[in-house]
Amino acid sequence: VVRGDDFDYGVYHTLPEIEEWMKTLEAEYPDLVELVEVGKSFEGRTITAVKFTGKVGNSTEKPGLWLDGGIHAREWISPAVNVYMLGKLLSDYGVDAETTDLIDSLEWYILPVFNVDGYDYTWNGDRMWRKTRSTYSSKLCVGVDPNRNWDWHWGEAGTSNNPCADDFQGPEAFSEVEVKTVSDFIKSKKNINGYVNFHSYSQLWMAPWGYTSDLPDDFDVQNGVGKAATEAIAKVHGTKFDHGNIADIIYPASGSSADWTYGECGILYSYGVELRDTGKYGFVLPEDQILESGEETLAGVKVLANAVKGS
Ligand code: ING
Ligand code: ZN
Repeated sequence: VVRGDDFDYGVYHTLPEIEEWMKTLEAEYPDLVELVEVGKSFEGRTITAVKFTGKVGNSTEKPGLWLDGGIHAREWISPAVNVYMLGKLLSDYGVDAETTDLIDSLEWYILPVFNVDGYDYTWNGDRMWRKTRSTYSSKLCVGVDPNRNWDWHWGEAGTSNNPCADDFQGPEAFSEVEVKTVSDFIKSKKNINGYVNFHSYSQLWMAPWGYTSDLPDDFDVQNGVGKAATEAIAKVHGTKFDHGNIADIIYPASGSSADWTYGECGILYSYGVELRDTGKYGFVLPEDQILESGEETLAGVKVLANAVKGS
């Protein structure tokens, strides 16, 4: 499915395996790929994003597209799909015309595992862990929800101030070093005009806002791309995704990344996407769905990439 390496995209991988594989990309695609050390986690792990663009034109003058997976530790399909998309896009460069054009036209960033401490903990501690592993607020209850910790209407709707809750917002906005460091990086890249924060599960392509049911001025444009992306997804394996605004289509949630990238950074095409399934297996999606999920999600991402390209 993905040419050029012997990495198995059809199984779930540990954090060290994903990190090793990312290093091989730089060696395999030296003209395209650059690994970016975005920062360090609470427990001292490195947060690594993969930046890639064709060596034509000035990369900082191209519109940027940022994708991240694994903000929530137990949602394993999210890193797996980001890893798949990365491998497939790179191996299709110079082979598939649309992919080549999108890699030449955009500056791409893919961060497969955002919450590195939490992801490692789901392999070595508790498979159902969601949050970070910080202990700022309480020694008894570890971690903050990294998708309630961003500094945009922080601590309003759909969030908890109880450190033991799975949607704990943290002691203050950007208390989590992972969230702070990724947000600083995104804000510093003025060319980024597309952002997707991948979760599972529910099969939804969601536009801002999460903090309120009021719709932003750009909603029709944002949701139009969401609709087109879900139509492209359905064409691949028939998987049905819904689209709409976060607060109404799933639930109110303030301090999420997509609200912040749109509200604070002005990234027009900002989304939260819920991958497979709709609850049969939930967070423990069988490995035999990874490749299909990767293929359909990439079709949606290409629709988004074309919109960003034209922006
Ligand atoms: N769902 C997301 C959550 O953080 C979400 C839904 C996505 C809210 C994007 C706001 C923005 O609760 C899961 N499953 O984590
Ligand atoms: Zn999630």
